Amino acid sequence: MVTISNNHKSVLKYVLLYYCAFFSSRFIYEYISDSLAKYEEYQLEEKYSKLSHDALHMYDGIRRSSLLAGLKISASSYNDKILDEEYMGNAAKVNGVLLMLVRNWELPYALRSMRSLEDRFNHDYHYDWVFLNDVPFDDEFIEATTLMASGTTKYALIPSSDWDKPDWIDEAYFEQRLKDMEKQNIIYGSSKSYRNMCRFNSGFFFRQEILDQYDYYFRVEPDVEYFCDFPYDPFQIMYQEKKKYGFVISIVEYQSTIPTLWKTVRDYIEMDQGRDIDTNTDLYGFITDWNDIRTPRSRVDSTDKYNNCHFWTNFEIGDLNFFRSEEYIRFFDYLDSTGGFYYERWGDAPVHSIAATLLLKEDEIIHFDEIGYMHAPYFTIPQANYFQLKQRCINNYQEDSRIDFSGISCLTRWWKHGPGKKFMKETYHLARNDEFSVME
Ligand SMILES: Nc1nc2c(ncn2[C@@H]2O[C@H](COP(=O)(O)OP(=O)(O)OP(=O)(O)O)[C@@H](O)[C@H]2O)c(=O)[nH]1
Ligand SMILES: [Mg+2]
Repeated sequence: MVTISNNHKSVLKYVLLYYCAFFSSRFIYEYISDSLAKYEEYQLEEKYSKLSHDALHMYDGIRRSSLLAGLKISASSYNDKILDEEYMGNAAKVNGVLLMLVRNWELPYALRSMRSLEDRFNHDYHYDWVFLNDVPFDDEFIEATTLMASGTTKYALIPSSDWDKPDWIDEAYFEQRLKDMEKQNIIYGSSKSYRNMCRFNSGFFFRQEILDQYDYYFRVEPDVEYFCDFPYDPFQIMYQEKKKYGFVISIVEYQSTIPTLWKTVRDYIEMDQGRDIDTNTDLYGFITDWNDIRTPRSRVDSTDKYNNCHFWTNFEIGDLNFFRSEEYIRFFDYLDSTGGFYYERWGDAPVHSIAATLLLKEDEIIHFDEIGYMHAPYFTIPQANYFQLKQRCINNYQEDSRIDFSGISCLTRWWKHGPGKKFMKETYHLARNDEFSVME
């Protein structure tokens, strides 16, 4: 049996005590340093979250005060009265109609556009909707669009005489031209129905009997979006400000679709001999001025004096009586008589735009700067952040689809030659004689 002396016992006791003290102090040390590290981390987190909170809310006071202070537009405006209540439906409803040319199969896209325009504008006003088609609308289309509209809906069949290719078009030459344009990969170059549509929209939509009772139309296309609340009733502005044509986007046309359009227009201007048309105007400058910082000549392959600028007619608000006028119909009939709608592929956009700039006065055309609008592939949005917030804009589109300041936009040229934003108008008109130059 092993016996331990008293001496050994006390040594063992001290060794044990030493180990206990060593391990427990290490444990306490680790515990304390761990807690200290956690505390530091916590303090750091507190500090950063306070810093980011401060950064986030640093300008709250200013933001709120700018909202409370009322309108402070960060872009120059055309018209300081534009948000006055008199345009917001307090006055009597104007004789306007929402107009859609559409095919039955486009129903889901038509509904998408309607839903958007109703939510952002028409649910407060209940303007009528008129739908036009070259074949009868089916029941499904009528039922769904009727339920989507807040106003009355009406449907009309376009007579063949207003839609189909006229008999005097040379069939063989027409077929040849379709093939040529297809080979050149021209957009809708080989489409017959697209040509009917463009000619109809240029010269016949306003003659449809169903529109006789209206004074203004607002053209709506399937599959577009209006992504800001309308801050006013645009019909009311058209009426009160005596506007005859309104647009949101202006861009350049593909030259290959209109090779002889400008020559035809020039021939007409010469025949007109100043009766309807005066070319010594700012509006004529808008379509013939090549000297623009935003649309360098290289972006437009036009070979003539027309700079190809046009109002993008998938959105347009117009005075039907302008299109019904003798001046417009004379102009259209002359263009039509050359066959260019079929032998080439003249769009209603350059035709409406050239007519408006030749036949209207400068202040009869309005750029609706406060409307957010998307027709693929481009969109426009009110410039001022104030408007974007106040009009509850939801803009999910890629910034590079924003057309206003892209190389193919004609907006800055409109600012220069149209009725103008205030600051541009003043500076431009001072410098006008030096700056104005058109290509000869
Ligand atoms: N009823 C009818 N409507 C048509 C026809 N072709 C085009 N449209 C309508 O005319 C308008 C213009 O046609 P779109 O196909 O949108 O032409 P676009 O805007 O130049 O080109 P995308 O929208 O890019 O296709 C739209 O409202 C169409 O629904 C047609 O053959 N019959
Ligand atoms: Mg379209």
